[in-house]
Amino acid sequence: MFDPSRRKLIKAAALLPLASSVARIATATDLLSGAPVQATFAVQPEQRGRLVSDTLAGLSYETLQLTDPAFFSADNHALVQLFRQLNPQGVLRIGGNTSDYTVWSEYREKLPIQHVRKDGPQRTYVLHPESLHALAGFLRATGWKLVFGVNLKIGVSAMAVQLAQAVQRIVGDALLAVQIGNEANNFEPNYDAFDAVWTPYARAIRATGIPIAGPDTGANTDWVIDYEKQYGAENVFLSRHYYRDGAPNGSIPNLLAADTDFYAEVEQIMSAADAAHLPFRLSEANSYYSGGRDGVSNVFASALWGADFMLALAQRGVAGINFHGGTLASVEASLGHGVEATTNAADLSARRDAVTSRYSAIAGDVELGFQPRPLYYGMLLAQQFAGAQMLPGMLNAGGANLTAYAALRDGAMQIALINKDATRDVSIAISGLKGFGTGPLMRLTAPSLDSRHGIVLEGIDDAVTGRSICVDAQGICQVVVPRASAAWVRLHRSV
Ligand code: BDP
Repeated sequence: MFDPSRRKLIKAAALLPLASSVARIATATDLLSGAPVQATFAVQPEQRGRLVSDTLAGLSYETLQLTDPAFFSADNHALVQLFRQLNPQGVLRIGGNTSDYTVWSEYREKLPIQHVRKDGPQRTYVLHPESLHALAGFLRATGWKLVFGVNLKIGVSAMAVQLAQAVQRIVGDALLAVQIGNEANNFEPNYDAFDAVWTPYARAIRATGIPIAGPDTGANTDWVIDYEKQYGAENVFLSRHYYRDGAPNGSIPNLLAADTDFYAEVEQIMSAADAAHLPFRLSEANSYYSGGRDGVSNVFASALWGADFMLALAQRGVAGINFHGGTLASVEASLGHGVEATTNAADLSARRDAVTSRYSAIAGDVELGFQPRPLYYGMLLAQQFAGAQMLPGMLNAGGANLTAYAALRDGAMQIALINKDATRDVSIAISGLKGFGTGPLMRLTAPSLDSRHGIVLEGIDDAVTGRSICVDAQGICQVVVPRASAAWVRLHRSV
């Protein structure tokens, strides 16, 4: 049977250099040892959840990354292809700590000296028009939109207005919004102090007709809610950042446990965002701040975490998540110090890894070329839900660290099953599927949770392997998901 979604997946896998070189499709039977835990997932197709935004999978980079105009450039074909493959309608956020230490080369007035702070950039950087022209070409080549952060910390709103206008002139319709300041909670003592410095900037930028978003705060949910109350109507979306913890506290078990406190905060923000009819984006997020944790942020565990995190947020109505990353040099500059060294850079792929921030979804630089990190594959899996309508479902995980998501798109049912359990294989009876027949199954696997390479994201259907997923007369479908792996199922309506 011809299945366009399958063709798309196979094509995607073929484009992934790592997937194709190490590809061996791991099947459930291959990976099973011992009896799996029994779980149930009761989908409630008569109820409707959130609509998943097409912009779900996004990326975030330091403003400093723009210094080399060859990085975000239409000529950087490898990076263009990785962006397009991840999401043809993605959002690139430029910001981070270095945005608050960036000055615009075309601003002619005298600027104050910027004070450096601990764990922040130790100098200012100059952004030139050439970089914005290259960025515009990159956005055109990828189809991505731009969220651009201007320097609030320096306190010169006139420079921010000039830069915002230049960005708009050069990138045109690709500009989704300008944000003012990065994590101002790190340099302003409270929301009122932030408000006092932010307001003149916002007024001046909005007066030019440029769309704004914010507050782009670190972990302050209350700031987002206060901001919505005061300025909701003037914004195109609300934003905050997320990191699970600092790099020294990072571990695979920590990353794979659900951050339920954060989900509760997201629900609070979503009620404010819904009341104002505004999307909410995690404009910068990743596993562990301070550049990420080597051996955690850049291994297969991060793929399972990323897929689960994105779908858990999409289910709660979050429009998009911009995973922060980029070159190690850009992130080290944002921190004002080096980050933990990685394992020996023996071959090209290890060298690409070594020059990249530990949490980045894409590794590499202009000189060495680019490759997807494990997180990229998790994002790709979650992005399959873009444009779908989430459905509620009752999960009984049988004691395993398992999550499950269901959604409808174009009349087809899609289900993601993410087994973050390091020791237990799970067999899941999915119910509530009356009216659906068969469909392909895609697995996300790797040799182990700490694998840096050898990640496989594959679609399987009967044409290739004799395996397809089938719903029985009771509307139940049984899927086995081995420990430390995920599966995505697409079920077509039975006729
Ligand atoms: C965020 C900053 C970003 C840093 C990141 C980190 O916005 O610039 O690179 O933390 O610590 O808070 O990794």
